[in-house]
Amino acid sequence: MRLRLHTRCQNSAGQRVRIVLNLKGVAYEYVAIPSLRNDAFRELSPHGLMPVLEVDGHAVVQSLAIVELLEELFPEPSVLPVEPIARAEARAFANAIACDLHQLNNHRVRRYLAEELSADEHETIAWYRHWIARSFAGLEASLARRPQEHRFCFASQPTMADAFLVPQMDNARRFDRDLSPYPRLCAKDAACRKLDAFIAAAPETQPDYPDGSR
Ligand SMILES: N[C@@H](CCC(=O)N[C@@H](CS)C(=O)NCC(=O)O)C(=O)O
Repeated sequence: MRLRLHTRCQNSAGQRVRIVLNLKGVAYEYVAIPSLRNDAFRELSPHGLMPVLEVDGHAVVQSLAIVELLEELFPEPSVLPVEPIARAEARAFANAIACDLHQLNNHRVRRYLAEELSADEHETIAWYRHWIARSFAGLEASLARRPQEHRFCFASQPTMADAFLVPQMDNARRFDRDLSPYPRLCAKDAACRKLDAFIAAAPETQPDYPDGSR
């Protein structure tokens, strides 16, 4: 099977997919996207968003759908907990990041705020931090109410929840968000960052990471 991942080093939705590919030990070709406006890329990605995973020439979009596809194609090791309720909780956690938080703070949303609604830099950053704070409080609470604490979010090994959390923590840090109110998120993030699968998926280890910023 030929897998080609169209992404960029700073593409956090793509980083989720890179982590899951690495956790599963699946080899893939890294294709750095030159431009989102490029016709060839728009054919692969109808919404013009990264990442896209080509599976034997079939273009699959949306990181959640891609991760679920990888779980079906390569079931072992699984990126879901064993127990059904915990599986639903891990999926819900990933959904809360991908659907409820990340989209509000996406580059195109911030560009619209600035260019069309004339928000200044201070207002755009306030917007960004507001949605991080709202979402991270919910994510922290969803871990706090679990009957058992694990090293990773929902199990003793990383699941898709961790693969979605780590890039989002990077995004929050990029906007200088104080993460001390979220000790569980910080602990899970720190545990993940020690693993090769996460290190190899990080922005700074990608082939298109700009020289000199390493
Ligand atoms: N829901 C999509 C989101 C994809 C997405 O928003 N990707 C961002 C980069 S992390 C993007 O392509 N942004 C381009 C833009 O905002 O113009 C997914 O999970 O794959």
